[in-house]
Amino acid sequence: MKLSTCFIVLALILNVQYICAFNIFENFQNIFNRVKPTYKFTYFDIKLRGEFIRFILSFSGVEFEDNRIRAEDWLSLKPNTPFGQLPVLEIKSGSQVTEISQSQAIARYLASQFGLDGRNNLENALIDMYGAQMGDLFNAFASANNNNQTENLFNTTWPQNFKFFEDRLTKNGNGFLVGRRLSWADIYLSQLTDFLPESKPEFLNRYPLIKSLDQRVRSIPRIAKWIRNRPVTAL
Ligand SMILES: N[C@@H](CCC(=O)N[C@@H](CS)C(=O)NCC(=O)O)C(=O)O
Repeated sequence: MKLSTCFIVLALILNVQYICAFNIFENFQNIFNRVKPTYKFTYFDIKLRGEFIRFILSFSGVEFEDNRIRAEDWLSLKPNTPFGQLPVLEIKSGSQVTEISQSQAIARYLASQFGLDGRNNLENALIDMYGAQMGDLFNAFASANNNNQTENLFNTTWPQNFKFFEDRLTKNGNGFLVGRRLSWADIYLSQLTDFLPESKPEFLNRYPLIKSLDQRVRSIPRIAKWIRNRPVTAL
């Protein structure tokens, strides 16, 4: 082999080794960073579509930044969000930053990270089913609230849906909506009761299983702590 060929082969070997070493280093970095991702949760200074996610984050025990956007700052931030809406969860893992929009997608991701998901595909489908139904109920609340028509809503749509959920809790028979453990659907249902008007303190008495679930969720120490310390907001 000519000397020049030897040099080329040596250079190639060294280059491959350098690349391998770099990859190994990066993989190690990723492994360590994956252990501790950081979370920044961005929403307005209200409960609405953000609060059940704050409940989930509190339940998990991870530190998270509760980033509350003032109305006057929103228009400049809006174009930088995935869909021009909040909430958005930012997950930083080493050099990788991922933003998730859509409240239920955020909930599902966090649930899978922190054991609030189903044990199998079927349970996850049921949890998603409840999430979607509660999302619809929530949308009805948001639009009724915008039109000052919540009175009607709390006399019709909400009682009808709470009866659905009560019946499903009866059917599952163990205090949870799905399977045999707490899921993000249970937390979502509990947090929804934040929106019941003060004028209807008896509302939950008609749904004893939901009332009991709500009390259990709110007395989980980390969620109870969150509720004690959270900012007081009108909505
Ligand atoms: N389906 C979305 C709805 C998000 C949504 O409607 N966000 C509202 C606040 S609750 C918003 O960002 N409004 C401001 C805007 O659209 O400019 C979700 O569940 O995250």
